[in-house]
Amino acid sequence: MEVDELAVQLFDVGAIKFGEFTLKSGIVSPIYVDLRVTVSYPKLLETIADALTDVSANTKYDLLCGVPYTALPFATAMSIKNNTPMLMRRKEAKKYGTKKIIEGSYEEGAKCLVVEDLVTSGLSVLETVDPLVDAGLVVSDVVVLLDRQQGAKGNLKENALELHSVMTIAQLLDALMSKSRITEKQASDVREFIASTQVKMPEQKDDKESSRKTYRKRTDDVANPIGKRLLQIMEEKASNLCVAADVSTKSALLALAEEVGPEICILKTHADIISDWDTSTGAELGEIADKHNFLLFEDRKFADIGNTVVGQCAGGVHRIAEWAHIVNAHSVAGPGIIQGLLKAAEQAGRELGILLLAEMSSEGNLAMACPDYMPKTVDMAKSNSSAVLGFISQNKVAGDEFLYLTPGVQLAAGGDALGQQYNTPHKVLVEKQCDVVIVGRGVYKADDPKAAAQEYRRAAWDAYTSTIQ
Ligand code: 5BU
Repeated sequence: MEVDELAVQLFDVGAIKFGEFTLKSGIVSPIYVDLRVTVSYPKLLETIADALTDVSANTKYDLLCGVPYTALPFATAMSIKNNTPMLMRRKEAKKYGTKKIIEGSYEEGAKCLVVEDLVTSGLSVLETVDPLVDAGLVVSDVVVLLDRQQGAKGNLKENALELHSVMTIAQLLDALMSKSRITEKQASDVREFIASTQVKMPEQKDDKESSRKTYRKRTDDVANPIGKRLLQIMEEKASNLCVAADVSTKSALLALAEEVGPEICILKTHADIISDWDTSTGAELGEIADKHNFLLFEDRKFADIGNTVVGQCAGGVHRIAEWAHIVNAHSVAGPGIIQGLLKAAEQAGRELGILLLAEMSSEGNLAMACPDYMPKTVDMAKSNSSAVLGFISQNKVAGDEFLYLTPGVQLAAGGDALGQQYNTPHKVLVEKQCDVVIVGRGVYKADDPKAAAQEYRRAAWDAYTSTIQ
């Protein structure tokens, strides 16, 4: 079928509408495209599948994968018609069982064609391409029914992806005008709208092209002395790995510190889950930290008023300020919490680096839900940059003057049954441009924690070095 005829059919079933439509962004658009309705017209679906197959005729592929949700029936129809196996990408990893993101059978190195209904910036295509590539598949081509011509082709090209479209918005407008479905004025309004709303993707996602300042150079940018020391240790040891030592006894904690010490730049503790913490545990950890040249980070997540955190950090059973180099705090309490922690460090006669919790890794956390939370946390850090060395975050939420430590890391993306969400070291260090990966169960639950720490260290350091010149 001619592209013109397909355009008319899409218009006639109400998949393309003209008028005034307020988009999610608040922008008023003269065109509205909703291709979901095509599932009610099997013959049209078949026509779309044929058109998508034709336009990707010169592309070699072993498998198909539709971008959820609207393109799933398109990919399914192509798969059945051409007898080409299909994969499905889950929007979220399963919480139980295999935690797979890519469903279906495949072999590493197989070529997968990504199928999409409509592209604007191309971002949702990348959200499907990334996990496919992480799973070992090769993706070089994307086929789409309608290209809105708002930047997707260029944005995908920058990510080494070739976009094949059945029709562009310009072709669609011409077809509908020639078949008297719309007026010249309606077409020109849409052309003007498209020209004025080009979308350039904010982040460069191509590893090779993204470059960052080295850890060494950033020692000058970071104001907090513990932050400077951490950067030096990272360079000296070639390690950007922090192990979360979430074991439950003192002996297990000290043994793990000894075992993984040579591989890490930081050991992260939860002193309050150690059942037999005693007055010498902090000092003994400190000796191991000095021996293997790493820092101690007590993940206490202080959240109270300044006056209370002085006691919580300096006193109690754990006397955190006497042994921890780094602690973290929720910004929800306001900047008094930073002053309280500094006072505790002063009482202990030690330097301290504070991490503010800008973004958490757990599903449904409210820090992520409130749009002002992260920027206001960054402002608080900027006003206290000699005390704050950086953030616990999932993204590089500010500039090079802070460090970004990211929990929720495993070698395979996924999650646990209680809301933890995992990213790979590559995603955290290359795509998100964060600095230190925090790995807990991936290391201490491994059969051989030392070997696991070595593996994570290599993966994280290689990811970092791939982003510097
Ligand atoms: P895991 O076993 O790799 O999931 O452990 C992650 C560690 O990081 C664990 O100690 C958590 O308490 C900690 N964590 C986190 O997972 N997510 C967060 O947002 C913050 C801390 Br803050």
